[in-house]
Amino acid sequence: MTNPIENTISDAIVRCFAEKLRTNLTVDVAIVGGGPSALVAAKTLADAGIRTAIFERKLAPGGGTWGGGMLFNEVVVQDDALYILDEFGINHKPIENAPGYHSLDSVEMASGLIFGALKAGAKIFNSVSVEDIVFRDEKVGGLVINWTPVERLGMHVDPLTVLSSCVLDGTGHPSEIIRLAVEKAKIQLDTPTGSILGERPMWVDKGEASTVENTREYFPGLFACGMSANNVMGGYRMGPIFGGMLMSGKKVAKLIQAKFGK
Ligand code: 48H
Repeated sequence: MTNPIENTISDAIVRCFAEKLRTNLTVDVAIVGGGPSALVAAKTLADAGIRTAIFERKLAPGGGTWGGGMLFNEVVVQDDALYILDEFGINHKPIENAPGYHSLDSVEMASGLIFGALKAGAKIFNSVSVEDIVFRDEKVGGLVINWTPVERLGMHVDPLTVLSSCVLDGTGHPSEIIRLAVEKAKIQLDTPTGSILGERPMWVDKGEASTVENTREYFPGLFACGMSANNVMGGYRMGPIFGGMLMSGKKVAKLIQAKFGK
């Protein structure tokens, strides 16, 4: 007897999702947050053959990309980062009165980055919140995950774990994972105070430069990119210009690739 279609659909979804999650319970790089810097890192790592999974709290990955500036759905990118948009096939156009700067549709950017990361072979688990880290033998060894609705409703449900050689904090302004590691694992970060310095106010060109400079490994196996890196090292914010985020994703991927010899 053939299965009724109702059952076939449910069976396929449960089996395929279980297989996807099961085969990603151990990965090379576990990325927390699916913002622009993390999506660029994920594509670059996956292109290099490094097993990479993103865990994103929201239903839609893309982080702060979708809303452009104050919900006007356009963003700006500078010359240096255009090659990254081109790698993803995302359109852009020069801004007439601002040589070196380009504008683009923020919805195309968000969707293009997500599509590019997935097509390269990175996996994205959405509606999953990272609530803790695995910390064994004084090393960051992975993530502790739970469904976002469980987190939001405050349900008392125990989490699952994902093991990884590297953890990348791409959680944006709050640096959630590095904060957790400092507070719960009592680690000393590779910063002047050993702790998080905190984001500074807006200074666009400084913030763009410092986002890339501050992108690095802060504790063995624990990296930060994007606004998270800037928050850890006390960099300036920059508003809706995204070249620094894209270049930060590239930089962190190259640093991690070097660890894997790839
Ligand atoms: C799972 C989590 C968790 C968690 C957070 O903020 P993002 O867009 O990331 P970046 O750093 O790549 O980009 C920053 C950019 O969007 C921005 O905010 C800019 C340029 N601001 C300038 C300014 O002046 O304000 O995305 C972070 C993602 C979000 O989607 C979160 O939902 C997710 O991380 N996230 N996911 N578990 N614990 N914490």
